[in-house]
Amino acid sequence: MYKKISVIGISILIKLIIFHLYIGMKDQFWMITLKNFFLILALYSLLFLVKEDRRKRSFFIVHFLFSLLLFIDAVYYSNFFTLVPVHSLYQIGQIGTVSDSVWYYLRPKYLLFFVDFIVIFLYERWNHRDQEFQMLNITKKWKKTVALISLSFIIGIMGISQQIVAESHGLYTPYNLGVLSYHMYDVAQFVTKPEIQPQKIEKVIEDIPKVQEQVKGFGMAANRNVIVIQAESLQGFVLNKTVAGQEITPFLNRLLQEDTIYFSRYYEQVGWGNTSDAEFISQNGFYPSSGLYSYKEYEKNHFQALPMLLKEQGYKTLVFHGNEPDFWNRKTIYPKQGWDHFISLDELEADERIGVGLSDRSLFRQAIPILKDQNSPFYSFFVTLTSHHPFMLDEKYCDLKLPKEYEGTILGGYLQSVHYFDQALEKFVEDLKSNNLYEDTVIILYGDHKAFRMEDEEQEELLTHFLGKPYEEDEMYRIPLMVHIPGKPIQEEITRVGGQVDFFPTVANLVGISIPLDSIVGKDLLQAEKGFAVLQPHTGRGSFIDDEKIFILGRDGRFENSKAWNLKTGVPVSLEECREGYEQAIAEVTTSEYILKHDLIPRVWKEGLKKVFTNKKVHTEIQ
Ligand code: GP9
Ligand code: MN
Repeated sequence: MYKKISVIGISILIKLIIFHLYIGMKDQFWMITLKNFFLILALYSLLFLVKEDRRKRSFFIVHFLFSLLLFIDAVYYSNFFTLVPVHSLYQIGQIGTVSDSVWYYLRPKYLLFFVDFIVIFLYERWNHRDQEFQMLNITKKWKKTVALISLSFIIGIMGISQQIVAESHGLYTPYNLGVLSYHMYDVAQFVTKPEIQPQKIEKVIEDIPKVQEQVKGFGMAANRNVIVIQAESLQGFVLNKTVAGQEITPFLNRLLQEDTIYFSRYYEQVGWGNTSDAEFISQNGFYPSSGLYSYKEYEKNHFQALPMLLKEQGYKTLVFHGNEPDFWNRKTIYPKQGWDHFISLDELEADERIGVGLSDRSLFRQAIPILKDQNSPFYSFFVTLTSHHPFMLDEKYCDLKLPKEYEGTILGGYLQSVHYFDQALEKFVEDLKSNNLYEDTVIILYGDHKAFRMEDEEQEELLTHFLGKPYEEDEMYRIPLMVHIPGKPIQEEITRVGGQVDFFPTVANLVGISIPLDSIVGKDLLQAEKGFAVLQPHTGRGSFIDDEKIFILGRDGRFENSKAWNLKTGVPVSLEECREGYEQAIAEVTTSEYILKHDLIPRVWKEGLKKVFTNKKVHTEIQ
């Protein structure tokens, strides 16, 4: 029997080693792996507490669950490059809609995590050696001792995890904790919901622009309808780029030449909520939740979102999205954000479905009569879908002639779907024109988040080859933002670095609404004297991009293990030069999260950040 226990122990250790190698753990590999190994042994030894006749079955259940966890983690990791967080339970209902993406990442090799389970199970079945499990019978006193030792061990490891996370400024990842400790810590966080500690708020306050009135561009798009298009997975590199002599986005490129301000160094800042976080950040001017998708985490909050502001000015507010209305909890949260009318698959005719939902062409086509029907200025928000991962478009929608090397690749599919989006948008703009909706409208467009991960070897290779330069964070997070104001000769490329959090103040300025400068975290990119974009939770709190450099916090959350380089030359930058930006990034994110966790947006709008945070009550809460 003891031989068998050793075999099980060894198979657990091998699985852990393979898993940690698979996720690319390097620093402290053996230390973390062994710590997790002993943690698992401690958990397994609690099986002694189970009655003898049920012990064997319990062992198989536990061992199966452990194998299943590694399997699910491996699949999840291949897309998100972290392990399944416990809060993803909230998203279980969404799996059906994105099943194409799930299938894309399911690889038979991950089934290897079940091999030892199957072997042990079959061996036991054929040999019927139940009595061996019963041999592991120990007296009650020993049971208690084993349980006590195991529990103390588990608590001890959790204590060590707590310390590691504290040293990493709250960042817990599989890289600093290891697979099982990560899950246990994640569950503990989820259950206890610890308080956010805003740090160095004075840095955020100092950073508020001193100018009291917006000058550049103020009201440039006033008295017009506002159409905002949030384009699915639209990255910056596709603009003005060709493939085999064909423009990928000919219409967007044309738009850039005509009455358009183009923010070419604009970065995504989404967290767990992907598309929905892009919406949340842009419309609110605050960062997303670091623990859960923002539309869920803050569903009970009070807001002062951009649609609310425009509504006060007499705009009708409408959202168009060709998916089920409760996806990402939109149906619940939209009214609280000031959206009067949510036109989803509940109202739209599902006459052409591509991938996740209604095709962009159909969405735009069906929107025209609705927009035409509005008898006052409108603020309408389009969330497109066709260019969604895994970018598998039916041939009849693929108009680009791709070179052989990209055919059948994920990049090839992406280029086709972005090209499709570009065509759909062109048609939409034509329809706006022929329905007299164009001249008096401002069209604002941005990408929601990345399509490709540099951590994915295949994608990284494809992109590096396609771009002719290494595909790294600065390109991965870059998305386009463009503001097209028909009839205003304003072609300009703004290279000031900004992020989605800056959308709200920038747009408010353009449409001519003054907002108190210290009411949100974002900055008006037309006035900003220096560029700064905080990268969001998956990069590690403190990562940022400014006008010169990019700083990426170490995967284990440690400053000294970070990397930084000059954006123009690619030459490494000393980490000390990044300390100020790092502290600024942490300050902004923690302040923003504190405000949201305490539902303080209305108060911040009324009293200003400075007053709220120097106010005694909030201050004591912070201590
Ligand atoms: C679903 C759509 C896609 O409604 O917004 O979301 P994503 O998977 O990109 O977060
Ligand atoms: Mn998306």
